[in-house]
Amino acid sequence: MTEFSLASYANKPLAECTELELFNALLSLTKDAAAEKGYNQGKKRLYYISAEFLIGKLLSNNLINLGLYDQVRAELAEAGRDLAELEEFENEPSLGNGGLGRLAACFLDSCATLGLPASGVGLAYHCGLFRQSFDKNKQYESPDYWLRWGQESWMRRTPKHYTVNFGNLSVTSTMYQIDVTGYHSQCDTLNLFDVDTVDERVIKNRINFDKSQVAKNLTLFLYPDDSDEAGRILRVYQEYFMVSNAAQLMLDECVERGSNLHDLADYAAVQINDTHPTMVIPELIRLLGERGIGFDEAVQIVRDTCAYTNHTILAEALECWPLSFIERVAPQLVPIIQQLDAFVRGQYEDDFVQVIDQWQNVHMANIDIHFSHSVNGVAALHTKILEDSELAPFYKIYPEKFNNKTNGITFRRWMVECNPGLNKLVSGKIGEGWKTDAEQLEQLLPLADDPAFLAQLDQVKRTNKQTFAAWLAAHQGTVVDPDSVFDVQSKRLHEYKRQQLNLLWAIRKYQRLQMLEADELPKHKVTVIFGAKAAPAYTIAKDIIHAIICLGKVIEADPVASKYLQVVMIENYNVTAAQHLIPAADISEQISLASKEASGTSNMKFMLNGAITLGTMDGANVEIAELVGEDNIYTFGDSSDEVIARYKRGDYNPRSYYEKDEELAAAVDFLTSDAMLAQGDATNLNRLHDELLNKDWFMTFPDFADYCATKAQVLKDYEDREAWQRKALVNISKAGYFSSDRTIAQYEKDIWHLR
Ligand code: CR1
Repeated sequence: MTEFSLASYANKPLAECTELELFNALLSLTKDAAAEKGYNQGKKRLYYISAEFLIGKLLSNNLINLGLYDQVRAELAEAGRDLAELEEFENEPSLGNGGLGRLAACFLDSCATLGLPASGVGLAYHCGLFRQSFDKNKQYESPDYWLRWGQESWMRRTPKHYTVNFGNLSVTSTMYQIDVTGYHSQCDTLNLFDVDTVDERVIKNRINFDKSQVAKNLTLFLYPDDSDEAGRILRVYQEYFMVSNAAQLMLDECVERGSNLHDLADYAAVQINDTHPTMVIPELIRLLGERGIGFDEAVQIVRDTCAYTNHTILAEALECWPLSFIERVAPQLVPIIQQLDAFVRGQYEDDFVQVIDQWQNVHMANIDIHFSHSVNGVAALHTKILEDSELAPFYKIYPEKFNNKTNGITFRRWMVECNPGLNKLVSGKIGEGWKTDAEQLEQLLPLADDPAFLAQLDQVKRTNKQTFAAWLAAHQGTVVDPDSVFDVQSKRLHEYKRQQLNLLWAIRKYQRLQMLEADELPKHKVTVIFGAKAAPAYTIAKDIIHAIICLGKVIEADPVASKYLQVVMIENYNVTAAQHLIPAADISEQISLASKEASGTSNMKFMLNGAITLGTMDGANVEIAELVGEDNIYTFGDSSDEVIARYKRGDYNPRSYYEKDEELAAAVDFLTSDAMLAQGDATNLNRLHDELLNKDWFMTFPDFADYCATKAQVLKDYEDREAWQRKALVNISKAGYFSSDRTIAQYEKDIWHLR
């Protein structure tokens, strides 16, 4: 094994290097070290196709996985330099949005670590997801030029090119590649496709651009605004471009490894991550046809090769494209999709399971379910809801295809890297084995009765809160008190995740503080911290952000209340922010409307880092509750069965709750109070108020009272520091199940069979 020394990658003493020079030296060093480790190889390879890979910054992660972190840090320190300074310098790749994309990144880490030959396949977005900033208490979006700043990139250009034919033009792709380092193991790769003609200069202002020039804008942004037709068609262009490249790459590589294509399923497993890559199915059938394989056999080969993961039961997220869009983007797929439709029609009458509906819309998930061999949900409850209600007609046809794969997270990034204090404390007690065998964390359980250890745990949390406070102050000038309770909700902004419920709680808390006598005031201040981006065209989500920021200002201006309560919104929440925030959290808010959150993965990250969950019995919260027991989690709210029944009845009326509960009414009405209007915009605040009062589609009102009562209990229990840390310890000890190594081992065993 080569001894890697950073000094040998710089052409002057490290002390004299600029940040850019040091960063580039570190890039070269990690590239060489990864190359020396080599790549996972094998006859059969996984192709994980995904619109998002939310990989986060790579410098520290790669150094940790390659086993070079301590050494490089020491070498830098000797030269008076700090690795943290270079982490700040590195740009976070803007290649994803939320849990779906972060899951894909965790999965690649686990595949590499477990020695599975795997390739991620996606798009090399130039600006990816927008950068969020706040102005006049509102969200503004601007392009995230993550590839600029003169940095060398982790992404290397390869000589691989493919032709992708669209209806109106033909483009030549270029494949870029990012090494996926495994923990003390060989590497896998993330393959990202782009077109050389894409031109960032077509961006006009903020994130607006000319949507008609596909060759120039194809890979500019992740999820281009789909509120108009041009935006929706662009999404279809992106999807076809992604899967056509994926299919060509995969067929080439399989032939290289010895496949005669009839036996493709022995050489490749394709995982379709949500519906965005669905067109890989007809595209593979088409390409196999071009290479002389008949339609029926091609369908069978593709079915044996492909598997589909469903990540949501929200109807809006199950894509459905007009056939006319596909006709424009990829006319060559239309006869194939029609044949698949005819095939299904020939066998099943139920309208629900058809590929093309009577309005000539193509149901992407339906293609996935009929023409892949596995359909999985991402948490036990989610899979059950798919089987029993959302996809019940399919489950009746194909019970054998359905299976559950509860999500997971990589502990290398979500503890070793982001929480060095806890990593040291844990490893000091039980050794390092848990990093690749996460269930070993259970060895910590006996320490629940060790007050000295619990005090150390408390100390680690306290330090993390200080570190986070310093980062936040530097990052956006917001000052928070590390002695307060950090009550955190960070995730995409969506009504079903119910940031608005937390907001209503904060309003109620504020109103109560105004009424309390001095001797009744709470002991600990509560800092409610939100991190969330709203989709640019999602009006109500943006109104919720506006209301949160306005409330923060109202409270800040109140000399008494501000001593006991603060509401903070992190600007541009992303993986980097999450790595600072999650280790500092005391309370993990997982308050989605039961039945709506497929799994959630921040719930797992918070748990691993010793935060206590306050949540509904939804998604993976249910499994967390089973693992830690009722003393170590706070649950509230209507069950998924009750919620599903209420939707079915269709008789939910938010006003009836508003009229019965004075405190709820006061909190809702505060949204349009003079105090709020003095900070904010009447249009936004009135709209949110009316939306809640008249629609409240995600049923915050029925859960409000229980949420408030449960949260009061959480805050009361927080006062007993030792008992609280005991709960934290149980959560950490039981988090092993949520390692993505476990999830990936199950995909391998049940679906992929790579080995
Ligand atoms: C779900 O909302 C889940 C992740 C990863 C999200 C979340 O509950 O943890 O997927 N789905 O499985 C999604 O983004 C578009 O759908």
